[in-house]
Amino acid sequence: MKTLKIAIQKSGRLNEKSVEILKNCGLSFENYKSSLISTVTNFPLEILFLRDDDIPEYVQDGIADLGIVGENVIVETKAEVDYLQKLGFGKCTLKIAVQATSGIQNLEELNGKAIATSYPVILEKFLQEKGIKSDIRTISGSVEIGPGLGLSDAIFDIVSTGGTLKSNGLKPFADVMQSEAVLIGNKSIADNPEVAELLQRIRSVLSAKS
Ligand code: PRT
Ligand code: ZN
Repeated sequence: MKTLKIAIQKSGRLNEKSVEILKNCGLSFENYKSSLISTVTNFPLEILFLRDDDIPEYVQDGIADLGIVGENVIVETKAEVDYLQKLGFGKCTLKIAVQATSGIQNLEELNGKAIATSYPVILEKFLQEKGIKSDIRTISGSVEIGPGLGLSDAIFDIVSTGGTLKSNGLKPFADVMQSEAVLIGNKSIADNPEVAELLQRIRSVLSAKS
């Protein structure tokens, strides 16, 4: 029997809930903080702890068979993987936001404007669909400070409570994508009986919760 590998976030917003759902499936493993890999003692499974950005490609390339990651990261990396199950946590919306004092009223006004983001692929697709040509500035983090510093006219980022936007003098302007954590699988593991067993256990945990 082949030992499956599942990739989950090592630390960050999805780590705790990812570990929790696997434990609730009856899987027994050490949640090592210092190690990158943990062996499940009562199921043929190994857990890889990775940066979330790397998870879709690891699953696409078959280095991991399964993964738990935000839909936003899957779309952004354009990874070719199977979506097996939405997991109901890590919910957020990717939004364009502008300065609260800006007079920008409609999408057309973003033509020619600079938008800072860590998600250029998702933003570009949205703007293309709307026929808007903006100057997309890709930065790796803290995009919310851009408009205040004069680096960009708008931002495109993940929003959950909206608190970060507000404290940086920004207001939501357009919703682009909803996201939550999903279980993804490599394209070639669809018929694997252990994957089917794990998926069934995950679904019963989810339905017991709702
Ligand atoms: O280290 P690693 O690369 O693994 O983690 P990371 O820092 O890239 O990601 P992390 O842990 O911050 O987020 C992991 C995933 O959680 C994201 O890809 C989303 O799918 C999901 N998620 C859910 C969020 C949020 N909610 C969220 N609020 N990811 C980030 N945020 C940030 C957002 O970027 C912004 O800075 O929180 C801030 C806004 O929050 P509010 O509540 O003030 O609106
Ligand atoms: Zn990341």
